[in-house]
Amino acid sequence: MMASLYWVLGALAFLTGALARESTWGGLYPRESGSREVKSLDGFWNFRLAPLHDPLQGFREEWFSKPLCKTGSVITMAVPSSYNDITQDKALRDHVGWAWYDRTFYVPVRWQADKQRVVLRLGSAHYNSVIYINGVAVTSHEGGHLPIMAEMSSSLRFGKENLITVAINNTLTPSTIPQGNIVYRNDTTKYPPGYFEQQTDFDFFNYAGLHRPVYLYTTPQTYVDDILINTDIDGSAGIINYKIFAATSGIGPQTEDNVGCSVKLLDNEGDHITSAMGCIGTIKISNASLWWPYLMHSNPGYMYTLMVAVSDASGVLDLYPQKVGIRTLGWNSTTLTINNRPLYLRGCGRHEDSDIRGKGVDYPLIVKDFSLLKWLGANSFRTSHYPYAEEIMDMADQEGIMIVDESPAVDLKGFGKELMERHIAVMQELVRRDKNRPSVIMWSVGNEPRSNEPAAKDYFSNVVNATKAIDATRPVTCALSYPKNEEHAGSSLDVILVNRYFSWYSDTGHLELIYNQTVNEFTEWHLLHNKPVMISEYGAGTIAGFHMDPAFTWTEEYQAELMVENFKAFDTLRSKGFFTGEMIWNFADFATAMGFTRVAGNKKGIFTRNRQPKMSAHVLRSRYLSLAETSKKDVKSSLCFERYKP
Ligand code: GCB
Repeated sequence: MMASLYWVLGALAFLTGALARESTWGGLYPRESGSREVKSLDGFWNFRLAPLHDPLQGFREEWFSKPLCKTGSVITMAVPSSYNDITQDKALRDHVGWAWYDRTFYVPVRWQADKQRVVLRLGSAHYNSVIYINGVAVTSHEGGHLPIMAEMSSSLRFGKENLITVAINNTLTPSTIPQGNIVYRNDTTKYPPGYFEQQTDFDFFNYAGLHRPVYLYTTPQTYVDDILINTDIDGSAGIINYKIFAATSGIGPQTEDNVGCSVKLLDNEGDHITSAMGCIGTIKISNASLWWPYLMHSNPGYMYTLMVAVSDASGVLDLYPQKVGIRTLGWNSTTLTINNRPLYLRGCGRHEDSDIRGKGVDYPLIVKDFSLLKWLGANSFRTSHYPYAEEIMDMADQEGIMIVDESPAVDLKGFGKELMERHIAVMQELVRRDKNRPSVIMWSVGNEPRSNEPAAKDYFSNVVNATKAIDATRPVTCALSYPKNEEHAGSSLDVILVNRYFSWYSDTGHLELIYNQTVNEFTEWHLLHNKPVMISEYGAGTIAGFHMDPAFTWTEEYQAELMVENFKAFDTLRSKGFFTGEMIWNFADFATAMGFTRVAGNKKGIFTRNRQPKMSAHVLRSRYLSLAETSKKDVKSSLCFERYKP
């Protein structure tokens, strides 16, 4: 009889508990400096699935103890990439359970001679993972979209071949985030023995694998462990408040009694501007170049570099280059501001999704997507429905694209204590990863929770408060879907985000109803909560190349006309003073599980999956560019805003 997959997941703790410390902090992104080296482990790895009906075979037979090719057959797998769409094998595409990766690598002897600390860092691994170096578990991690880190100097063979093995399990259960269910079909007249299905409430394909770059990097034994940046403006001056956390391998956090800190501020051409001493400090720059969103300023996304150094009596030990965008956010009951100017978000919901690589980081795709966002005149997107790769976030910082940074808590239900603790831990990991990014203007604790459940009230109040406790500088939101008088999460939020599909999921075909329904409902949300409100999803499924006039569902005409009706409502709502943004669903068509409500994927993209525009992309571009023009003229600096004061 096949072991229950819930038990299999539970076994993870047993298998790794004694062996590996769980990784909870992904560390600063691996960057080279005068004291640090970075080595990529991306490329071709060996790969094997655990048998569907004997998921623990790899642990029992210790596949991690020698190269995978010695314990069975392997295929070549690309890293980073999802594994699902890489081959012609349906079993690989639809696999549920453990998958195994390995590869060999060398580390130079000089790293040992120089007494370097060596850290392994995976950008993410979906969903549960255990990581072994030379047959020894060095860390484990729960959660698919945030980094995993392990110090592993003592596990390495310097100057010799080393083996890294990663076991990954994509099973989603009621206690994972996001949640899922394993449903067993026991009717033997219809199903073979042990038959089960992975079910999820969300529609995007549950891609799995090593989705993001894998790096080894070095630091000295005493190193910069973390950096906290908060910025403000004072007239034309920019203020950078910084805090440096130093640590020593095997000892832990260091104080200024033992370790000194200093910083050098460089402009975006690398020229020195000023320096400061101390692990906590403030730098004031007269006539600062501020971080502005795209199309709000002629030089958007301006970033300084703060070269952070920790030192002891012998001199500088470690250097880390930290990018800094100077900007200040504000929000009150009607308005969001950046650098004291009102903001209107023109954006979209998105997915990390493309053919072949699934959710794998792909540099050409990232550049293409930002090129399309800028072509559209968009100034923002939501990382629906999970934290995106740091490489994407870097581009957003640099291009001046604002981010609503969302946790993987999509379609959450059954708001118990265990789930809440996991959710808070995920928010802490997310905030810790993205806290210094100027592009991140809001945290989203989730998407479309079943917030009609009464338990949602305390649950969301706790998750939101825990998020604010670690970052009070940004508003916290959640994309809601339940009717406003039946749901319990909205009262905890700073900004109300609502997903609405008038004339698609309700009153299908009746485009003429959109205007009134949208104006009425969003006005009522504002009146109920006295908060700024925005629409975080609206849209229509559209097959590129389908045309009918008069417009008919699934045609390009229908999508375009639905958008135009929404725009009329958004303009009315904007004139009322509390409507702070619009985000179409979706930037591009994306993969879903098979089903009869999706046509080979979700087709609500304004671009096709291979990033070609539908008619709707041109319609949206014309609106966003004209909104950008209006907002340039729309400077109201006399408003009084609740602002974070460091
Ligand atoms: C939603 C969800 C999104 C779906 C979308 C749809 O409300 O937030 O994840 O893809 O609807 O197309 O049904």
